Amino acid sequence: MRAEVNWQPSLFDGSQFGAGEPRPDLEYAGLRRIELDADSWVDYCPGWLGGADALFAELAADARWQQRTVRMWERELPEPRLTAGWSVDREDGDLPVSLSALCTPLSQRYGVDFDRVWVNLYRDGSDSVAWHGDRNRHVMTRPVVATVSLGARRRFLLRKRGTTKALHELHPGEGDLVVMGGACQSDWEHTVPKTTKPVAPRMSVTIRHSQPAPGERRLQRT
Ligand SMILES: O=C(O)CCC(=O)C(=O)O
Repeated sequence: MRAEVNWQPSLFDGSQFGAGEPRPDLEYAGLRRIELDADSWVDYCPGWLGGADALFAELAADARWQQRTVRMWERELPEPRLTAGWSVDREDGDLPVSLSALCTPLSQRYGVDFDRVWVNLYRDGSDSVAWHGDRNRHVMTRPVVATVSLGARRRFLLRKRGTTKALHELHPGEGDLVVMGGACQSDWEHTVPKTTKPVAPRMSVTIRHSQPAPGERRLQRT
């Protein structure tokens, strides 16, 4: 399906992050690590991807967007965002060069083979993702999940699993990189909540690995 988005690249162009080809910052300048606890961490690198607008425009036009459903209160409901995905071992088509250009430097830095990319499109403030930990925690002990945010900033919250209070808040957008690691997917949860404020569209390019890191265990799927 086509993604109908009301998006104005000029909002972000003119800044250091705007126009041109996607350019990951191989120096990871400005990266800071948030130690969530002894086992879990989040790396936040503002403006990691130069040319984020160009990638937004490319994906908005070319990705095979899907309207997935979520099961809620015994009903299948439309997920409040659009998604498009690629992985090396499925019939999803080739990973676009612009996305593999993100996977390669991230794989080198984080020591895992990033081979799956899902892009989420939050069209406006009513699009969101509920509190969750990624399902890959069921097959790996310590999956690393990288997310590159394109377009508008949205709140990204983290809380300890089993609790209700958000303990950390980021506002990723405009090429920022967020990487979750350690036990973050099993011991913590994250969300992009809805907002009633007018917000422009945001995309999150989520980058995952299907094989455990060297020295990590593969778990039985539950
Ligand atoms: O959009 C984001 O930054 C988070 C996306 C996410 O958590 C997910 O798709 O599992």
